[in-house]
Amino acid sequence: MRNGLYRKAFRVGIRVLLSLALLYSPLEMQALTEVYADGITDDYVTLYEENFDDPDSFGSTGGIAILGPWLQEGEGNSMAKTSVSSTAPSLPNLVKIDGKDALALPVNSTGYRNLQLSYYTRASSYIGGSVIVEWSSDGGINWTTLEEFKLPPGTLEQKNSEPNQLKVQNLGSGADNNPNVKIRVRVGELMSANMYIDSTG
Ligand SMILES: [Ca+2]
Ligand SMILES: [Ca+2]
Repeated sequence: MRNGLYRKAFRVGIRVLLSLALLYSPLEMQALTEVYADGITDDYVTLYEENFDDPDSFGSTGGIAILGPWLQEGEGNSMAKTSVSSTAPSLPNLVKIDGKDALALPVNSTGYRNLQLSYYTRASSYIGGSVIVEWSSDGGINWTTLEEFKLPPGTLEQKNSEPNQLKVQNLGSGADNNPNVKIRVRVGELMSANMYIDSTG
């Protein structure tokens, strides 16, 4: 496919508001060729964003399982759920990743390239464990790690913590113009900590 059919880029914020019109219609895709021809090549298009804060979907007291379009793929019904903090990057909720949680987001990037994922991480009461952020170009058969989020090991007497940290990750070219992209946040090493993700705003 000619490059002219692509938009320059698309950002997936984990502030992903479900309102996010995930895909552009084929009709709009046609028009993208014109946009390219007009030389508008530096704009970023946010296709999806979520802040996990809509009270109707996520409540405001914590413990609410994250639902579609996210997929809960954790073993043994392990679910990524909301957690409340007055210092969350976007209030009131962050998403706690623990147990065997694996929270995935399918993305159709047809017509787009240079995908970028942004999100915040946070850890507290940290002794050990990790959260892996990864993406797949084939719907979840194979995964590429973007980040393994972990801290220097702590002890019962001295637990570590790390405040909100913004992460911006560029996916590889295999994520370009691909209806089967998947992004996932999951527990890597066994968790002995409180580890969270949230939106960028
Ligand atoms: Ca969990
Ligand atoms: Ca939030």
